[in-house]
Amino acid sequence: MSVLKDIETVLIDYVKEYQDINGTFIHIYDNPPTPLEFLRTSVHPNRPAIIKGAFDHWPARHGWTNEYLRSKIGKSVVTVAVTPNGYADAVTYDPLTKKEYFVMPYEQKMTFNSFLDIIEGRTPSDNANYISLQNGSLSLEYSALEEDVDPGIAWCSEALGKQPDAVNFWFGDDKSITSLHKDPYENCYAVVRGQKTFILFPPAEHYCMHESVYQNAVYEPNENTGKLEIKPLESTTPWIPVNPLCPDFNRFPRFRNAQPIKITVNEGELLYLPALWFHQVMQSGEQGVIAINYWYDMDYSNILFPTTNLFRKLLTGVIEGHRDLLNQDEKNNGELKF
Ligand SMILES: O=C(O)CCC(=O)C(=O)O
Repeated sequence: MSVLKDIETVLIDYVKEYQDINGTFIHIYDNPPTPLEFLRTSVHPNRPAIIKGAFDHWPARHGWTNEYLRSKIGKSVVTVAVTPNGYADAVTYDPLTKKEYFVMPYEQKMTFNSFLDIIEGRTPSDNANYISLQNGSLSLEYSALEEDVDPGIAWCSEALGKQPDAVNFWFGDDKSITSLHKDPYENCYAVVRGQKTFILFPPAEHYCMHESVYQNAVYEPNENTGKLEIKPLESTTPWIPVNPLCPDFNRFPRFRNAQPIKITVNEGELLYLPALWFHQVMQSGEQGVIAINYWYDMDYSNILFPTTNLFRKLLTGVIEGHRDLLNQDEKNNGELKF
């Protein structure tokens, strides 16, 4: 017991040391950086940055009005993440089974025109509707729009020595919130329309996140009422249960040690979100918020990835008692869920 206490004290010291050195500083580039400047200032220290003027040359920057999008892809069938509370892929309490699950959204196929009708308020909906498919959604479902953006962020591709693994198209409104999580990607996130607010925490604050393992579930419409209900599945996912918008410090006392960095990314700005940073994302904007993001595979050869797995095994595996995590090899798991 006292060894565990000692380990917790040492982990808090580690968090504080990182915070003392780095604070909540975010670099702002007034113009796109050179690859070398970007590597030195942002990638190497693994610190977020805002880059202005990074995609002023894209036709999408001013051209993606709802009218234009209707004319280009209005009749295409797209995948929309539908949830009753705006939180897709989030730890959610189910009053029916009195249990918390990692709940994934109901993935509804509809025409892009039908989606826009909901976002514009022409079709009423009790639910939050979010185009957030990921894993290369731009080429998968929006290929007609690819010519309006660049295939990569040139100075980032040059700095990292690779092309993006996936380019994703995001379209939602202020009802939809992406819950706190991390990804094994260097992320260039371009806000094309509206505003996105990111609440960020560095990988060094893993201790504060109270990550645990949850049974998976998915929202499904009830056959009679059409209302979305939680349907439990067999599998499990490690996830973060804390909502930084209203943290429950009684349940999650370690979160008191976290130092949130809140950044609003305005229309026309690009956020560099370094690999393995925890992030929760909110959005606001008239007639919907649109973003394109570029996921570049992270560098697995430096200390960051194994360190994150050490934290997961130590905190979630040993301290939280999910000992099955101790035998997992994250990199070779095939389906990585962070
Ligand atoms: O925009 C969002 O809602 C989420 C973005 C995100 O999680 C990501 O780019 O990794």
